[in-house]
Amino acid sequence: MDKLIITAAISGAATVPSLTPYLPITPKQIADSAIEAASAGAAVVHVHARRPEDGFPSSDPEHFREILTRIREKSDVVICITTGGSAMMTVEERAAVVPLFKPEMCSFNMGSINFALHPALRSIKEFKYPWEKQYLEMSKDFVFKNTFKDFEYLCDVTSANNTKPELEIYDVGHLYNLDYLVSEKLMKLPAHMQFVMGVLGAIRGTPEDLTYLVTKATILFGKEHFTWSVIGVGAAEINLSTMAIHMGGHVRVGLEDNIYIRKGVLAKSNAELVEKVVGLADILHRDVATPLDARRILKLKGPENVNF
Ligand code: KMH
Ligand code: ZN
Repeated sequence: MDKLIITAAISGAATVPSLTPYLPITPKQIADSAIEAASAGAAVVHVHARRPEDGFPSSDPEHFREILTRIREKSDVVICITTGGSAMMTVEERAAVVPLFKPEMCSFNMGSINFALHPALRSIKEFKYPWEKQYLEMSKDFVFKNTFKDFEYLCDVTSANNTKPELEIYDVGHLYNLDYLVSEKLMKLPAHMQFVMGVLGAIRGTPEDLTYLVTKATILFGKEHFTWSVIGVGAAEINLSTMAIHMGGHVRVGLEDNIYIRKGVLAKSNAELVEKVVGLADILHRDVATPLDARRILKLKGPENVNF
């Protein structure tokens, strides 16, 4: 079994600031939290940017630049930049970070879903910023659009910049989307799949669903042609992490997808979530990958080839 790659997803776009006071928001906070997560054992950090003044998801390249350069100054962690963007952005806008910064990795969303966040409204009594309530309410009717046309664009951009996609797979059909791209020679193997489990509007975070995704991916691609990792969104995070450690997969945790360290107790940092996974890996006798190990396992181009 390969060493365990722990990815820390630092801030995201789905967690609104009113849900937790521990969410990093400014570029400095996001970078500091990423560096801390790397020291705790994360080999990869997945980063989004937010507007420093109110935490709204940002696509401003200068916000990304500050995050990326601050992380690089202090850490050799692998940096994966989101191309998820926000509801109003075109795929070109979402992917602009790739040609600009030429990162080692970027997210690549493998299908369209109704990315519904509105149940979070129940747990917020007071909103910190005016945009949050409407943002959660409108998600009931929000289709996170990732069409075949979008895939083609992202395939071109990632291959032109030798950026390895973190393939975000929210449901079984997304594996078939990937199979199509591979058969059309738009996407090269080996692929790195991130099974995103527990978003309302897509597959749930149950043990049988994870087993099914891994089985289906193995049937479609052959086990030597892909690596996989799992994100248990919300309550499923630690349980699915444990399964993945045991099954030979990798793990992504972080405040982007889950704000609790245990039932009802908020995680105080991304590092705390990473430490929990490091502890699980120890119990299950799985070594944790360094950034160098992760570069070898994922066949990345190396930090000397990025543009920041
Ligand atoms: N937070 C994940 C459920 C992206 O950045 O492209 C979705 C995500 C998408 O990570
Ligand atoms: Zn993300």
